[in-house]
Amino acid sequence: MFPLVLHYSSPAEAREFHFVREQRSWSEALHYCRLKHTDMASAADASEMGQIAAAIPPGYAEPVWIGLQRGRSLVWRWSDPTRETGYSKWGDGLPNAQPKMCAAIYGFDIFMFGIMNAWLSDPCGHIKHFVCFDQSRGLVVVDEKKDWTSAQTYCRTHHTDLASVGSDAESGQIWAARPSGAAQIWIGLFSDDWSWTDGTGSSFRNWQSGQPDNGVGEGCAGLLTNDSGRWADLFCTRQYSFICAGAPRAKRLIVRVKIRSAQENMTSEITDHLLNQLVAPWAHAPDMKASWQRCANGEIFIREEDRTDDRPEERGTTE
Ligand SMILES: [Ca+2]
Repeated sequence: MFPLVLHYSSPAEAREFHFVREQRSWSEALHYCRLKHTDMASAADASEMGQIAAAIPPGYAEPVWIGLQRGRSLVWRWSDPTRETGYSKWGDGLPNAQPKMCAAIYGFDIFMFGIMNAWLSDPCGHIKHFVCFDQSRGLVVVDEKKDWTSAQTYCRTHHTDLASVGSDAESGQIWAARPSGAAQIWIGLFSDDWSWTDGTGSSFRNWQSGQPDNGVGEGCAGLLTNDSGRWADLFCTRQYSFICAGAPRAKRLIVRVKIRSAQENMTSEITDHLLNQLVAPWAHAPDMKASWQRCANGEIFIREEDRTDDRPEERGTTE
């Protein structure tokens, strides 16, 4: 009598990343992602960063916006987002409350107590020995000197990440294992004034060495497709493509229904009953609802829409 197709695919459970090939400023990109998806892309860890990079078409060479912006407050974070720890062992008067500082273990001699260790804050570009964490080997003190970001890249490439230090014992263990001549050893702690637009507190950062360099107006993070997907702080009003997170917002589908009957006396009670039966299967669907309404001229519409977006985007007519 009235072929009617109501089709709806519910949003996937897993996080999705979508590359949007439109040139937008960072704020415009954020607006777009929140309207059409969930938010701009954020990365909880290296694995999600890989998924974001995989969403970019091969060979695309321009920077791509991600959902990270410079905020107002400075926070000390661990490089390894899976090993957050509240422990710290700052030396007297430390750390310096400045961005772009990283933490290192240093030693000092106390009469009668011998060599002690504590942490200091130092500009991340300085060159020092460093300690990695390796999932199978534990702490690995590396007998090479690098700036903090290069040390982070080394640890992520050869081990798991720069080491998170969770106790006096670990701090002492690292200091005791220092290479000869090492005056300070980078650990995986860095000061950071960046935050994700989706509110996740993820400490995962993947800066290119030397970035962020805090250029004037460079308060937005872009993924550098020409440098293994590492990031840089970029001028926010520059126009780049971008990555959104979340499935595309579901569309409202309006289907026009015409009921024909061989019977003469097709009452409104009968049509109501038919249409109620038609929408009944969606009564307990988690992500959508279907309903019908009678128009002023007596025509009847079936309406289907998702629960988060009431903007009609697609209309179909059938009978
Ligand atoms: Ca920069």
